[in-house]
Amino acid sequence: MSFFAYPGKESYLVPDGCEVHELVAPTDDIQGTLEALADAVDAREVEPPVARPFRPDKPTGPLTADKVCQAIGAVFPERAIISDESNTSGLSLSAHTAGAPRHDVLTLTGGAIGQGLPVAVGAAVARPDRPVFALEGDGSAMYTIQSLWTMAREQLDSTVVIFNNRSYAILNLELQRVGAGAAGPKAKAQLDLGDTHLDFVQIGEGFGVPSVRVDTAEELNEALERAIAEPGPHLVEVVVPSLAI
Ligand SMILES: Cc1ncc(C[n+]2csc(CCOP(=O)(O)OP(=O)(O)O)c2C)c(N)n1
Ligand SMILES: [Mg+2]
Repeated sequence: MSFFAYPGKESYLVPDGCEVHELVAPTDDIQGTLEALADAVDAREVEPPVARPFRPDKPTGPLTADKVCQAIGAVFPERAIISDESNTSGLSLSAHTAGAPRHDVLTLTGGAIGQGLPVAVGAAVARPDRPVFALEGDGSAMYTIQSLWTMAREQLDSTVVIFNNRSYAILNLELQRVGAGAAGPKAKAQLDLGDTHLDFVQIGEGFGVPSVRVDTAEELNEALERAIAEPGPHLVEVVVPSLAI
């Protein structure tokens, strides 16, 4: 099932007339089954395609969400763990990290909100030997912002990047998808976080996390490199235009 429902649209993922065969149940022998499948289709010797190693250049100039993803792809260290709840701002993250050194991404599964920061805390507690990055939308961050305090208290080696687009931007897309094309100003105002400004630098500092706001790509590159070089938690607030109006 998909968890979103749109008027007049089916919310299940298997098309009509498509029969589903279960290859192996989660509790069965998954590895053995895949090996048997590889034998059956004579795929044992096939070399899997591997992405060619490459890093994007560091971005320059005024910031966009895409450039933030580019900067992260340019600098994050090998064996990093990325907890991604950047929502609309992170759409190009995988394009910029496809050829990056080996790392793990803990993705948003959807259906809830605020998982990114606590998941980063869990990753950093579990693997103190690996640098952790939390990529967070401003709206999502506010659901579990107290994770910053745990990062400070436990001195977790975590770099939190807040994409402050001053919006629940993705819900504007959802408004369009449900067909509410002529959403009025009251509805739109519910998704706008700009009028009462959230200052993530003050919030981060208040929880004991060294925090900085950046407006240009050059400042961002420098802030990320400093956060990576210094142990303990850091917060970088990036002010970016919203992808959805
Ligand atoms: C408990 C809960 N409340 C509300 C929502 C609806 N919701 C989904 S995404 C979202 C906003 C995300 O905003 P932000 O993190 O700033 O990312 P952006 O959309 O701006 O990229 C909200 C409120 C939800 N999924 N779960
Ligand atoms: Mg947002």
